[in-house]
Amino acid sequence: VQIVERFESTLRQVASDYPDAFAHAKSEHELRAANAKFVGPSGLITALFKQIPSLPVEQRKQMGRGINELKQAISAAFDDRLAQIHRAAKEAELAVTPLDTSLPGRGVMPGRLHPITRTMYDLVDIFSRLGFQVAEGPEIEHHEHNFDKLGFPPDHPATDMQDSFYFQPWGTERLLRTHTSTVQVREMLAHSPPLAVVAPGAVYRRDDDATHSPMFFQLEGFMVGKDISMAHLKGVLGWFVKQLFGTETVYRLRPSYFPFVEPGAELDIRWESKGKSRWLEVLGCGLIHPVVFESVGYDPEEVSGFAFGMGIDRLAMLKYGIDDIRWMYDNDIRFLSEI
Ligand code: FA5
Repeated sequence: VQIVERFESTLRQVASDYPDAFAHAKSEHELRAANAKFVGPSGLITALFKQIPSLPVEQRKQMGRGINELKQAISAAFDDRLAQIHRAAKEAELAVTPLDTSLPGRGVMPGRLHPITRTMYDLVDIFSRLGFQVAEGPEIEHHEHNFDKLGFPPDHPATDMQDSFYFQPWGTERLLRTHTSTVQVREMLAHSPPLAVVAPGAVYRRDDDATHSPMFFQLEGFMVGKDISMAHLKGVLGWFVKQLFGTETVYRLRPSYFPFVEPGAELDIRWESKGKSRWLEVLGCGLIHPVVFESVGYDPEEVSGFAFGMGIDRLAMLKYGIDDIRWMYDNDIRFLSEI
């Protein structure tokens, strides 16, 4: 009798306690702790279940049903309260200002142009101001445009397999152009003089060291018309050098050889760096060779002109103080964001 009374009184106590205990729980954590006191492994309900075998046989069924009903009621109350707590948390989250406009923004890193592209735009801009038009040519070229029409003899070392990238299955008929002088040929074949054109673009050679890249950029320029002379060449290039490097820049034309010009020259500028002063080669140039005019169907007695070709990478290296050309092709953001 005693044991039955104790059992029943515990049952009544749990039944009267749990609604308040759940109502007072303010968070999921508190609710779960309150729930454990009743139905956890060492909870009151669990303890009652364990006592059933010690009850008088005729009471066991009824008492068992009693705890089961209470356990189900607790479980339903727990679910309700948990749903309430979750709803309240969601409402609290929605009630606060969704955007804190007083926080400092996350920095935006704007992209910018690669130093080679920037230099290329600078060069095109300078020559455009003198009235030069801009043209482009294909990077996969015919041997004829790259060499033959420019007066390269068939055995010229630059036509060797070592220096150029040829395309199979065309043998030596097609290659990645080794210079932008191909655009002179294409433009002259397509248009009649007078012409003043600059042509920037990628070119390819079997080179690879600190100052030579297998792919690099050149800017070609040429002017064709009546009585175009070395004086025009010197005037245009002198103006260009001063625009790019400053009005104090000292430069010179030094005789040199290219198959497609006569006379040919290289333009050097006086360069001061790390306390030293030296001549630096900047570009190749000259008066367009009569052989070139003949190969594009111009009469060399009627027209004359000059041409020049410069390495854009080299100019970018000078301008931005870059020692190794490979930096410009590595795509390293640390380098690119410094320049
Ligand atoms: C030429 O390519 C001639 N077509 C230039 C020319 C045009 C002369 C018109 C006369 C009339 P050259 O091989 O020197 O010339 O190359 C020109 C420039 O390209 C060089 O001064 C150098 O700045 C650059 N250059 C050459 N090879 C490389 C390379 N592997 N990597 C980076 N720059 C290079």
